[in-house]
Amino acid sequence: MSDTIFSKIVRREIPADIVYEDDEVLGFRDLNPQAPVHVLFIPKQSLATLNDATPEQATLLGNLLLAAANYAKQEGFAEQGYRTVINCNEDGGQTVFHIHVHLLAGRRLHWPPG
Ligand code: IU
Repeated sequence: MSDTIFSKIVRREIPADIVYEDDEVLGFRDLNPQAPVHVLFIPKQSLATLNDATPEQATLLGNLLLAAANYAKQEGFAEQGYRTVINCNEDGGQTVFHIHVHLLAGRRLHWPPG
């Protein structure tokens, strides 16, 4: 069970610009945005990486993506487009070991990513 800065955000021990919340998911603005919209969706329960996810957590993983998609629709940029990303471990560029879905939007995103 990892306890990272994101768990502290869930427990409101440190501040974050929270834009979405339900029973199991929290969404907040990335402190170092890589696009005009850059929101992180995390499970409230700690899960370090995608590698650690179990079949019992399949619904939770889906709900992270649905939270991102619903936020994009609510904010009005879903039709224009956006990107969701989960980085995993060192080569994937993961730096915070509490799983999170990046939602990036508001500019034309490049492909492939670096
Ligand atoms: P990564 O996929 O683990 O590399 O993403 C971590 C993200 O968390 C990264 O975009 C950071 O800017 C962001 N972040 C944050 O928003 N607030 C924090 O206190 C810390 C990291 I530490």
